[in-house]
Amino acid sequence: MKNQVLELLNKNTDYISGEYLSSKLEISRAAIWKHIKKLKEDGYVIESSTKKGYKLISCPCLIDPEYIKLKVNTKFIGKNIIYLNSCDSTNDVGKALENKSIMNGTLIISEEQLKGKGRLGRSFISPKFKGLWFSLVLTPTIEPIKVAPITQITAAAINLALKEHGVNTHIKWVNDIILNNKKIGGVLLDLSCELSLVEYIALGIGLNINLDKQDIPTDLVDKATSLKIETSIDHNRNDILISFLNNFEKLYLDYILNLSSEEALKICKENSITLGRELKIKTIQEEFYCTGYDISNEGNLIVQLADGSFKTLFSGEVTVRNSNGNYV
Ligand code: BT5
Repeated sequence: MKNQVLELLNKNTDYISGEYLSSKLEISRAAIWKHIKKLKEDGYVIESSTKKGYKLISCPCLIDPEYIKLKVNTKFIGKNIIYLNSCDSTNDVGKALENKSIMNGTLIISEEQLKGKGRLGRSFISPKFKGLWFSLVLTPTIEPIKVAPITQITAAAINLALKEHGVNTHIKWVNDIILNNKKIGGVLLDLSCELSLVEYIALGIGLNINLDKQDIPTDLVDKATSLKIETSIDHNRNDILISFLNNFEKLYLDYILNLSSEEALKICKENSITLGRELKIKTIQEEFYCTGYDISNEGNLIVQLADGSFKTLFSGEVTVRNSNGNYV
């Protein structure tokens, strides 16, 4: 019935009354209103006027797996796609897949996540139709100790993809994508391994593409933003995703086959907002101030302390001192 309501709205360029819809479809006006409400939740923009009725303004631009498969220029990344309307977390869907050994490169993408995850149990907001919320299932034949640069490779591929769409982003070690000093995306690498071999990786990526200001929760307004908020235009999520998959496969294969992350690290360093800046670091053990110095070939952050000595960080929370002297 929802589709019949949509069909009638779509046929008319002007308003149609609730009364007309109700008599045409032989259901109550309350039922019409419920279907309209559901269509709005699905991303259709419908104007309602008490006097005139309803008018269809626009249809949602959905993620289109067939278009992605057709356009992507990769050997195996994103060739198999699991497309979901909604899920708790695409990383969890990836982890629950059977036969991961034949799933290498599988893309799991959802229009929304109800329990999107950040690192250390934090949550990642993922509103419907507004962003790219996806995971790649990867089964590289490498030692677990060699996994860390894959986060940098991912950040570099995001940077290149967004550049192809006219947006220059920065990377905040280890996993934040920054636009105009606010976060527009993050990377979450879930690893399952034996002592000396990776079993699989669920590589999660979240990118705020077309979120409007009201989609950002009040506690995040000072630190999160979206491409749309910053550029004032709607961006095509499918095309950005395709650019990412193409760039990611090149950098990833270079690493898996040759153990070379040179190109990715170059991109991360050139676009870093941590190197050369005053930082506050928080690790599980300690909290201290320092200056960002370099990123090692292993993907670790090298910092310089006030006494001139250096320290290598494998993980940690980094905040950067801004021109007001605040760490953000
Ligand atoms: C991350 O963690 O930034 C990793 C985010 C990975 C999300 C993807 S989406 C697809 C896949 N499936 C998942 O369930 N997750 C992955 P972290 O560095 O811990 O940052 C989390 C923090 O960022 C939160 O505590 C908030 O402060 C902030 N935050 C939450 N949602 C955000 C958003 N949409 N944009 C920017 N910042 C956000």
